[in-house]
Amino acid sequence: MAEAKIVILGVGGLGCAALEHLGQFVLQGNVRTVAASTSAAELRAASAEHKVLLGFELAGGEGCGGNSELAREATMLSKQDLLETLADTDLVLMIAGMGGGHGLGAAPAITTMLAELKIPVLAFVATPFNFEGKRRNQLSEQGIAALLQTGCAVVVLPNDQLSAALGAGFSLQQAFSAIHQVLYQLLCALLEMLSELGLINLDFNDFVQVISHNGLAVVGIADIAAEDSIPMILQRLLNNPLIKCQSVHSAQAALLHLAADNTFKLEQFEATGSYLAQQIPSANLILQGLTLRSDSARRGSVLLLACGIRHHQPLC
Ligand SMILES: Nc1nc2c(ncn2[C@@H]2O[C@H](COP(=O)(O)OP(=O)(O)OP(=O)(O)O)[C@@H](O)[C@H]2O)c(=O)[nH]1
Ligand SMILES: [Mg+2]
Repeated sequence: MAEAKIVILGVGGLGCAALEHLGQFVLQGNVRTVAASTSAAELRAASAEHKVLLGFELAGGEGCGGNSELAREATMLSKQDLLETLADTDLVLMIAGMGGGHGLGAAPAITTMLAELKIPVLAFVATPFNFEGKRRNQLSEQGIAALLQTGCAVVVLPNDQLSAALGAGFSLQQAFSAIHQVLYQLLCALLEMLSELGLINLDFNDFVQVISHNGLAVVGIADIAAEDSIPMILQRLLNNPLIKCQSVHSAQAALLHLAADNTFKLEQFEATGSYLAQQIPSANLILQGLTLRSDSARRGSVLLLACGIRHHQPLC
């Protein structure tokens, strides 16, 4: 594939806000941003190249007020617009908040359309804080299950674990941006992997092959510091508290991309692969690639993606 066409699709309030954050960075490559919401105000604030106002005739340009049926119907009314905006895309990275109307109503309706177009989707969803109440947590659970039913890979980012993971003293905005950073870093690492020809090359189709394993997913990106062994880094990435996943060992497939200088040793490469295979014993596919960095001033880095993880309910 010459250059994969990637869309970052923000759905609903959180999705639009995440795009706003990503918009602060310059995205290279063939990446487009698309925002979709019933709320005209959220769309106005979103810094996306394409904006799709969902079902104006039904929602009147307002949010859904937690009504997922309204969000679903509004999405169906805008199907044509969505199809035109998302056609001719090789990969969609979708981000949405669960617990409101869009998470359960709009997001699965959109991934159903994408499945019909055979466009692979890696979805990032944030689950509500506990204090938001049982109802939002139930909607969130149902939304994740509905997304999984449409066949995509789903990374769950639990708002409720933010304070434990980050420690005290972070503003809400800083905490939210920690979540948006996960998406941004993944995108940078993915684009780097796709744009450079590796010594052991991984390409776009490898990435798609791994995310086509339906289930929950874990993604992680880290720099390799001198004092760290790569297995230690992998252990941290597989158990990242910002990503919710109760049984990472059940992953069916994984992709591990290393970028390092030319002193990187064969035994390190082998030890890394063996360690990962031990951690995810049910995996029938582990793709491991290596790109040599000519710029020796830059640290090495690791991109890990594990997919097809079993979903035990309840997750929240
Ligand atoms: N991490 C993060 N979470 C957010 C943000 N905004 C909202 N949330 C969370 O996401 C959940 C869903 O909220 P929204 O995305 O605003 O809901 P919505 O999809 O717009 O749905 P409606 O309001 O019903 O139209 C909330 O319960 C919050 O927990 C944000 O900017 N970052
Ligand atoms: Mg909203």
